[in-house]
Amino acid sequence: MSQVRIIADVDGALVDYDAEFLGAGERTALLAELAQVQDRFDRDRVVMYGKTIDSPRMVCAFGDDGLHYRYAGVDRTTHPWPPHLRAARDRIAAVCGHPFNYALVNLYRTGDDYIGWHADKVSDLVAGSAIASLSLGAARPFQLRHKSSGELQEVVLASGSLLVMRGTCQQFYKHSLPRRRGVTEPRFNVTFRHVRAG
Ligand SMILES: O=C(O)CCC(=O)C(=O)O
Ligand SMILES: [Mn+2]
Repeated sequence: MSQVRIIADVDGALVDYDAEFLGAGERTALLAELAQVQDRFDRDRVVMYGKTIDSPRMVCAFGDDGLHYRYAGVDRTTHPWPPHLRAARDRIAAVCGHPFNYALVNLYRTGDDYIGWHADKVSDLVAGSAIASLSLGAARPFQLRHKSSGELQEVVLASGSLLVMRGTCQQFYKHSLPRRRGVTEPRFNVTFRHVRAG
């Protein structure tokens, strides 16, 4: 494992990055599996600053039965785990030391799709659990910005890479995946989360 610490306990925030988490075989299988269920993806209708807008990316959620994770006015129903996604989840759970029961998948069809600055909602997550972000397809820069100091970090998320956000990361940092003109290949991003039951 080639793990690099991107944020080392700044105000209790920890971010680790492993560029080669998935082997070539796992990467190909998971990418093919996600491409196969691509018709289940749609845009989020996100409520932002009192307005409803369509997300500039396609979204789909997988997870255990009966789970709800609401963000920005969106309450997505979950699809059952496809086998390769479940296998990846189990391997990531072993690395993070706790289970994951929910995966939010974003599809950035080209470099025109993006996600703006935000912090992930953690109030529905099990306290102290990590958010683990697995990337497949086109390499895209991911940015983290400290909310008060403005300190900016950028890491290009490679296909098959794993980025783990822990500690107070969502409290003290925002993150984004900016537009990247000229990127014509799609990218899937899976964020595994441990949502509280009930
Ligand atoms: O696509 C990414 O790398 C980030 C996705 C993200 O931040 C999210 O879904 O909350
Ligand atoms: Mn996020």
